[in-house]
Amino acid sequence: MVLLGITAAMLFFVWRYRLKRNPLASNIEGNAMMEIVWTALPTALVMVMFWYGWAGYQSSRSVPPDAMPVKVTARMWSWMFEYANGKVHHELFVPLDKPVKLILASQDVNHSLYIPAVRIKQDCIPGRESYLWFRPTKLETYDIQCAEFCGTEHSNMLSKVRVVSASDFETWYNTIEPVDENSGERLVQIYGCLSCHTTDGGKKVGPSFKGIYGERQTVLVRRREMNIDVDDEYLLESMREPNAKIVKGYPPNQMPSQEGILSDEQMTAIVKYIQELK
Ligand code: HEC
Ligand SMILES: [Cu+2]
Repeated sequence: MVLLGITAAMLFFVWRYRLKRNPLASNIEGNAMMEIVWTALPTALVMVMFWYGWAGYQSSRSVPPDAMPVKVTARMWSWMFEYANGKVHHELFVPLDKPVKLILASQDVNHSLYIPAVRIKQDCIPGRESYLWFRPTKLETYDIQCAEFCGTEHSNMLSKVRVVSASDFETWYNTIEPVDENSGERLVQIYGCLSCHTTDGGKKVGPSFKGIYGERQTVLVRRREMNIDVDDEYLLESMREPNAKIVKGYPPNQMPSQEGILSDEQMTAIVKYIQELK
């Protein structure tokens, strides 16, 4: 449409001001009125657009004081949500009609928390804190995506926002599952192990947890092959110091160390879970 308009105007002017009508070039003085109009009009238009942009930006940056804070941790390739009372989950539960402030951080590379349905997105940058807020207005479940290309499983870095009623939220929020020897299955979900490992024998970025306990395994220790038995000690070391022994056929420097992230009790529970995955 614009192209047609411009081309038509151009052709019209070529014809209208052709050489035959004005053989001798004449000097045209400026037109103050026109100059004022073509300066003032675009300035006004740009300012209107700026105003809408600024107002939208302001409201997205000013968090209501009663917003519920939730810490969001992004890492390859999963999300973790941590609430004020210590509750952690791999999905974001929020009560209806209450503003939520998401405090974003990354454990490794740049990620970006994106909730398309709510029209909000913000980068998660290692070593820097950023934030976002929104007010859920419908009892719905929305998708969460990562909008920053962050490696192999980037497109599977998914989660959900679950908007629930205030009373359902209270119940959910106040049920803090204890960490005991049976927590392993829940922990590997929440702590993002399943973005690289499976529990059914399938290969992903890392080896499956299924059936490895008690087996012989070939690992590389400073690039030298060694055979070891998979026992408690080896599994604990794999979590604390993943690069000490690299499972043959898998890449080094992929598995993040869980030192300082998982407590000793949590690691023990995961070891027990892997033991039982026959
Ligand atoms: C970003 C991908 C990634 C994540 C997340 C990840 N791992 Fe790994 N993991 C790997 C890779 C790759 C290997 C194999 C190379 C190596 O030994 O370091 C591995 C190896 C292991 C091993 C040794 C397995 C074997 O067959 O000997 C264990 C145990 C393990 N991971 C546990 C975990 C636990 C528990 C978590 C969650 C807290 C986790 N991993 C999260 C990538 C990952
Ligand atoms: Cu990501």
